Amino acid sequence: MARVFSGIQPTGQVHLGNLLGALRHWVTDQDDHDCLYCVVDLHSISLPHDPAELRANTLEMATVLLAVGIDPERATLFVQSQLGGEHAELAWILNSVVFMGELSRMTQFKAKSEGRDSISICLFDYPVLQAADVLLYQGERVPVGDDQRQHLELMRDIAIRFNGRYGDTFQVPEASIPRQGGRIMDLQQPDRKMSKTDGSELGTIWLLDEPARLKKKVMSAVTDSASDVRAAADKPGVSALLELLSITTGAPVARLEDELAGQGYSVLKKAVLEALVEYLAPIQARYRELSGDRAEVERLLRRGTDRARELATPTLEAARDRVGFLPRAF
Ligand code: AQP
Repeated sequence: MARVFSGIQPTGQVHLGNLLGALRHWVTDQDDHDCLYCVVDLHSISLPHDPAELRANTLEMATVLLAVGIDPERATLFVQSQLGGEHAELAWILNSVVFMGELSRMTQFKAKSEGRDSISICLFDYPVLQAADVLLYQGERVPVGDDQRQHLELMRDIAIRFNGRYGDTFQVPEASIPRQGGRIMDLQQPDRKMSKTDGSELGTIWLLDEPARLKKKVMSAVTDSASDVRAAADKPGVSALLELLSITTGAPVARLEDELAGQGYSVLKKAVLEALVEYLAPIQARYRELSGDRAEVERLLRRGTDRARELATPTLEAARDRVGFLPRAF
């Protein structure tokens, strides 16, 4: 089975973009891939943060992943910092084949550093740690949202460059970006992606939003001054709502356009609301069950850490050897 690796930061809550762009594919990939899913807390110190909040959010994120449908019997679920430093060590080694210019060109770095007085080296180096995350496990396929496309291209370049310089060491991974749902938009600013840290309050749908909150957000979604329910480049708000409806009901956009023709935006919004409430209800119910059993979540994570460590060790040792480090003295 091909190896899948993907990660999510325990920064804040999970939103609908994370779910539809990445997590729902993590769940289906479990059927026919060897999957590793990681709560990437090392990445979450790249911006100013509260340590107590990070600790709490890390377990919370693992609980949400289980609620969404990550099955520890079929996938390896773990927290990045729980290994013994393998991710950070490989990132350091990979840093030797990455150039400042490449990292300076990353659009996510530019966007996240904009307007800040001081920018941490962690934020600059984020894509190298991300490359280490995947390469450490010989990941072949990386299910992510469209915002990660540039990082995945760099990751491939890093693997190819290291292999070329030191001999074949890493699998060169491929991004798996969904055609539909790869970029879920903010409901209030439909020209911007939904985001954990940079979105509007009413435009961001959180996984655990209750129906009343969902109603407020969906019914106030920005559309346009016309009334035809149609996906088009000049109708970003309506297109985004149709996309949500299509993903959550499984109906193609063209069919929804036919069904909703002439009915106006309020009917479209009500349909989206109904579909979202139904789509999120089982996840929210499972989350409520799991959040009462923190010990079980911790037990599952420990099991995942053991397997991840087993898989990571040979690759890290190979990379150390290739760059000329002495074998570890046991
Ligand atoms: N709007 C989105 N639509 C589709 N996919 C998305 N992802 C993020 N936003 C959208 C995908 O979710 C996965 C996990 O994200 P992450 O936490 O690791 O990375 P991120 O890019 O920092 O996530 P956010 O939620 O967008 O936070 P901000 O905006 O604060 O950075 C990734 O696969 C990502 O592509």
